[in-house]
Parts: sequence; C-alpha cells; structure tokens
Amino acid sequence: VIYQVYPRSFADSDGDGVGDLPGITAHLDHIADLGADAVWLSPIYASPGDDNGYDISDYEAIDPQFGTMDDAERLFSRANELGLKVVMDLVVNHTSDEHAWFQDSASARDSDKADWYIWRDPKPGFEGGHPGAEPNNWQSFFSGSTWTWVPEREQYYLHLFSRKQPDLNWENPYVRAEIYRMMNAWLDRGVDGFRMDVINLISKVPGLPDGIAGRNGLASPMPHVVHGPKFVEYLREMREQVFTGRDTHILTVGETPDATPTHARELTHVDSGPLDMVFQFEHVSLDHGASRFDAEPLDLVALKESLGTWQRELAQDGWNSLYFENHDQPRSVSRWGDDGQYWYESATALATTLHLMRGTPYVYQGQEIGMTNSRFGSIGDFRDLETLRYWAANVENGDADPTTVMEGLRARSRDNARTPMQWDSSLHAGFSTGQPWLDANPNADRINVAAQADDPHSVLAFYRQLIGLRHEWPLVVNGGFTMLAPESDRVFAYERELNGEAMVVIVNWSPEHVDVPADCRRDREEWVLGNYREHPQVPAGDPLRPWESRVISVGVPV
Ligand code: TEU
Repeated sequence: VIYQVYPRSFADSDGDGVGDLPGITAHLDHIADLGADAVWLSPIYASPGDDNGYDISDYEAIDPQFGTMDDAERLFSRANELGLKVVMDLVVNHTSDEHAWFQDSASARDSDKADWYIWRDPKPGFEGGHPGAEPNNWQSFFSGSTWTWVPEREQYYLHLFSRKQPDLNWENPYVRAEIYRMMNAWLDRGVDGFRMDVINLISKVPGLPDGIAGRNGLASPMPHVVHGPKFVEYLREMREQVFTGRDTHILTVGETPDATPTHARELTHVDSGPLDMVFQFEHVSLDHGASRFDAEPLDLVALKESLGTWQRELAQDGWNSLYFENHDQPRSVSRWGDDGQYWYESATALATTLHLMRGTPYVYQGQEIGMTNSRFGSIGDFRDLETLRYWAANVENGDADPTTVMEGLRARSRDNARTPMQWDSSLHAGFSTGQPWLDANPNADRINVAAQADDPHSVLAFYRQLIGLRHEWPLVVNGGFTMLAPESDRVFAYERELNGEAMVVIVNWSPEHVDVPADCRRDREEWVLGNYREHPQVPAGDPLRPWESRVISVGVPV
C-alpha cells in the first residue's frame, strides 16, 4: 500500500505557508499508523514552481522551499526506522526551461547541449515566431501550442506541457546516460523506487506528424507520443543501467496516460516487463466530456466494465495499480460519492471498492480522512496553471460562458486535491501557522486527522482496517478476481478467490436501498467488514443501505 504525499500541501514546519520536508518527517507516524508500506513524494527537487515542482531545474538539489539535502536524508532515515519505503517522483519527459541543460541548449544551434531538447524549424514557407508557423498543430495539455519560438536559435522547442517544461530529446544517448546517472545517485542515497511522470511519452514518432482534431476541436499530440517506437527499448536500457544488480528490489510505477491494457501487460509482465506497475487513466476519464473540465456524471456500469477489464487483462502476467485520487484528480468522495449526507458511508464505500481489488492500492494524502473538494469562489482562488490557462484560453481569449467554465473548474480543478492536509480544527487546518499558498478547505473544522485519530468509527479507522486486511489475508493480494452483477447500475460487487477460499465484496454506489444481487449470495457466509457505524452487520439477504459496503468471507466448500 503506497501513500502519496504532495509536499507543498502536507505540513509546513516553518510557517511560510508552503509544506516542507521537516513537516513531512514530523508526520510520518501518521502514514505508518495507517499501515502503508511506502511513501511516494511528489517532486521535491529544485524548481521555479511553474507546475509545482513538475518543472525541475536541478535533479540533484532540493528546492529551498522544501528544505535541504540534510532534511531529505533525515526524512529517509526516519521513514526507514518506521519501516516505510520511499518512492521519489521522476520527471524526465521534460525539465524546467530554467534547467542549465536547457539554458545551454537554447543559447545557440551549435551549443554543447544543442541536441538535448526537441528543436524544429518553422513550417516551410512561414516566418518563425508568428501564429501558424509552428512545426505542427499539436496543442499542449495546458492549453495553447506545444511549440515556443526561441529567437537565439530561430527555432521552436517542443513542450507537451507548459512552455516552462521543454521535452527532453531521449534519442540523444548523452541525455539518457545523464538521467540514469542521476537515478543511480538517488538510489545510492537510499531511496527505494520511482514514480515515473508521463514516462510513456518519452519516445515520439519520428517526423512529429500533425494530430487530428478531437471532440474539443483541438489536435492532440497523443497518438504520436504515447508508447512511441523506442519507449520500451529505453525502459529496458534504464532497467539495465539503473535497477539490475542492486541488492534490493527497486519499486517502479510508470504514469502512463492513454495506455491500453495491452501496453500495460507488456510493461508490467512478470518475466519481461520493465516496470512493476503503471497508472492507467481510463477509469478517471470516463466522466470527462469534450475536455476534462466538462464534468459529466459517472456511468457506474462503464466504470465496472473498465476496471473489470484491467483486472482481467493483467490477471495472469501483469500487475495493476489501484487509485481513485492523486494530486491531479478531484476528491473522489465529491466526484463519485456524496460529500453531504452520506459523506462517511460513501468515502468508506469507495475505499472498500478500491482496496480489495487485485493490485497495489494508493492512498492520496487526505483521502484516508475523507477530504472533499474545496469551495473556490472565483478564478483568483485557484493556483494551478492548468486551471488558470484553461480559464484564460476559454474565457479571457475565447467565447466560452464563464459560469459554465467556472462550474467545471470547481468540480474538476487539480487544486481540489492540493488544499492543505487537514490535521486538526485550528487555523489553516493545522497545516501552517502562516497563510497557506492555497486556502484550506473550510470544512477542516469537521474533517481532520485529530477528530478521527481515536474514533473507531471514523473514515481513518476504516482505512486502517482495509489496509490491515490486505496485510493479513493473502487472498486479498494473490486471489483471482471476478466481477459480479456487471449489469447493475447501483452495485459494484466482485469476488476474490484463492485455493477454494473466497471473499465477496458488495458495495452500494447509490443513496437508495438496493437488493443484494442474486449472484452475490453465498452459502456459509462469514461477515468480515461493513461500513455502517451502527449495526454494521445485518442478515445477509437484507437490502443494502445507502452507500453500504459488505465484505464477506466464504469458506472452502465441502
Ligand atoms: O501528469 C500527467 C498527465 O497526464 C496530465 O495530463 C495530468 O493528468 C493533467 O492533470 C491532466 O490534465 C503528470 C503530473 O502528475 C502532473 O502533475 C504534471 O502537471 C504533468 O505530469 C507534467 O509533469
């Protein structure tokens, strides 16, 4: 079980309003008490902070906002004492434009690192630096063209994300060697693994062909950059240069937008896969409209079909990661559950659904206490560049209706996940004594760690139980998976089975009472866990109450 920390928003030890490494170290007990096995730290490296650290200017320095290398080493050793592994974020599809490599590369066409990034001339017949002269029609993840003009070189550079995140040229062996050297240096410092940011975008199709306009009228680079021709080759080389021959297993999880189950099986294959697991995006894209800010209701049957397919496709030789939240996604209890009347029930229902599937579960900071989306008043309350640039492109420079765009941002902005961790009911949620860089959610007075720490009926206590089950019961780790009641649009149910022993998980994803589907009923049932605070246990045939989850063990048949 892996716990994700977003350092800016976790705990601020020095009152400057930004989370830091001593803050994380001071709260590692919380993560260990939860029962997690590892902590994944979103980037802590030196960065101008255009994308909150996903734009790195020095891979081997700690950003002064977060602390020093000594602070990092103290964090690692405290984690070690608590039995927690540490997984670092590895952002090597791109660097910051303020990285020394890029500064050199941009200075002249014949500079030392001229070929370390992806440079192209203007479109033939066009004068560079003017709209329409870009080498192709690709639109960036963060709105606008993927190309920025540099007069010193009279060329454009490629950036799939912001203009301050130029893409590295992985074709260049010196670039790859430098990345492997840097990764080795972190492993030598004692880190236990890497979460690899958009790793499946590192190999681009030669020629960088135009994209085809999608539902929003914009051309995405995706078909020409996802799982490109040399991607797997690069990962194998990385494995050889960095991971092979070390005396401990290094955990690797690739972030892989648009990956298919076939891609994922190749990447995580038990014998030949270069990665342990990947973060796929299918299930978190089902409720997107033309853009991710067109918030559509979730179709539960589609979610089950999707997650069921991934379970099935990776069952034999691959391995899944299991996540509903991270620093890029809104809070799941607000998105798919009910953050009002059935807040507790739906937070624990979603947790049950996720944690008992086959794969490695991820808990994003605050998810374990049922943190919800925040209340953003106007555009000035947001900090995330994706959000701000989307607003600028569609409202300030476009003709979209501001009310509609704002609704989408409130529901889906990444800032929902980035509000300060809610430690207690004091000012700023106990996150900082100073004004936080992003306001704390006003509901911190009710939803916080202190209020739940000793309450056996809290969301936090429920998470501990779920994580405990995985650690105690081999069936949860190794058992096979079968979806039950696939056609039900209210109930998410499945069976896990190992050596004749089985577990049935039945979760009501609705605020209504619903009958237990016929294929979920078993003889010789034994109650394992339920999420109703009062009367958790009811006769097996009783209808499911709103957002009720039941975990049942089924003995070996005679
Ligand atoms: O995100 C990659 C990604 O696919 C993005 O598109 C992300 O899902 C975005 O929020 C979608 O609109 C990774 C990081 O997790 C993200 O925080 C970074 O901003 C991004 O890469 C660039 O490094």
